Order: sequence, then C-alpha cells, then structure tokens
Amino acid sequence: MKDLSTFAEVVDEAARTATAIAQFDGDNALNLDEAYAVQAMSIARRLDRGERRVGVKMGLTSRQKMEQVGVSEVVWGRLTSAMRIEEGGMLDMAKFVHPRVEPEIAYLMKKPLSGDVSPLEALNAVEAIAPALEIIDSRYENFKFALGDVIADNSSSSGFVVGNWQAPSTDVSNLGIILKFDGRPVQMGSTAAILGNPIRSLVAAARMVARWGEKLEPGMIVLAGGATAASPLAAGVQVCGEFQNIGNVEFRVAK
Ligand code: OOG
Ligand code: MG
Repeated sequence: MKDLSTFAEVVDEAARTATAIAQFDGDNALNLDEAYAVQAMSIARRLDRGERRVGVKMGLTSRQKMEQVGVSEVVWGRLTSAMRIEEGGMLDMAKFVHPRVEPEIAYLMKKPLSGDVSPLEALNAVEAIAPALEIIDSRYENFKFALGDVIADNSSSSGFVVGNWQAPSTDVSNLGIILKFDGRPVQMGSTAAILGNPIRSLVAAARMVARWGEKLEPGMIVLAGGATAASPLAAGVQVCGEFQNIGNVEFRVAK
C-alpha cells in the first residue's frame, strides 16, 4: 500500500515552492484512482492554507493538447481562488516552474450538475460563458508526465484568466481563436477543437466529478480545456487571446 498523503505533500510542496519534481514511476507509479485521491488530498492542503475552491478545469479535451503532452485521456483538476489572475492583470514567473498558456472557454454554473447529463441539460445549468486563458505549469521536470502523474499534479492547473461573461445562449461551438504574444500570433485554432464542441467538455466534467464524489456547484467556473497547443511564457510578454464574437482576454507577464 502506498501512503498517498506523502505523494500529496510532494506535489503540493512542488506547486507551492515552484520546484520541479521527478515523475512517479516504477513502484511509485499511480493508477487513476490513486492519482485522483492524491489530487484531492493536495488540494485539501491548499484549502487548509486559506484558498477557496472556485471550480473545475478539464484537460486534454483537444487533439492538439493530447499530442503536445503525449497523454490521450481527458482529465480534470480543481481550481482554487489563488489561481485566478484578474483580466488585464500581471503574472509573476517566480511563482511557476515552466508556465505555458492556452486559450479556453469558461462556463459559469447556475445550477448544480453531476453525473450523466445531456448537452442540453448541461447548457441549462450554465449562467454565463466567457473567453478564458489557462496558465498550466506541470510540476514535473521538463513538463514530462504519464497519466497518473499529471492527474496527481492537479492536471497542471496553476492559473486562469476569465474575460467578459456572455449570455449562456451564445454560440461558442466553432469560434476562431488567435493567441498573441506582444501582438504576434503564436497559436491559432477554433473552439470546435474542444471535443468538437466545448459543451461536451461540460458534459464530461459533470460525469467525471461525479465519479470522484463531487458536483459542479452554482457559482463554480468550469474551464473546458485548451483549444490549441499551449505556448511557453516568458518574462515581459503581453498575452492576448482573441476570440471571434466573444472578445479578448489578456494578461501580462512581469519583467
Ligand atoms: C495537462 C493539462 C491539460 C488542457 O487544457 O488540455 C490542460 C497539460 O497539458 O499539462 O490543461
Ligand atoms: Mg487547460
């Protein structure tokens, strides 16, 4: 039997101190249930330090993302208050190991949602939809991990920025996206890259959190997963996600 709380302490300390760690391989390799248990315990440590739970992130919901990291299963993680960066705000590289940014869609929940739901039921539980950027930061050396590693590490979750909320009726099934650094395009794609339609990611979120004893609660934010590959951040860069019809979302990396 593994002492999973020790693993939780290792990933939590790695995130807290922005220090890279080795993958859990060999006898230490984590299966799916162990990995989600480690994630839950590591987030509990953050909540003990005063952070608040604010939502869920979905990951590896697009082919682009799966190919970039070599893991091809949809994963989820937990968002806390300390991860949020104000729209137009500043990110400090010192708090991260090797951060990357990716454009996503954010859902704001109006009603509880969990278990097997249809896309229509999922949409009916949504209060608002927004363009968003996620800052991911694997705590593993060289951003290299297996499925169990990344899940234990809260699915690389480390920051997020949400743009202006739009009506839940807004069609976000196939919107063009350009991710720009200092005005220059670094990634281009469409929200359709997210499981064919980002609402499917919300459906998957409801199913997956239920499997590990949770609900999507009113007021929670759900990030649907990166629509393009993620781009590495560098000091001083101005980051802008331009989303067709629903507007821009920006932040700056401190020099
Ligand atoms: C894993 C997290 C994936 C996404 O949006 O696909 C993710 C990673 O790429 O490090 O956040
Ligand atoms: Mg992401």
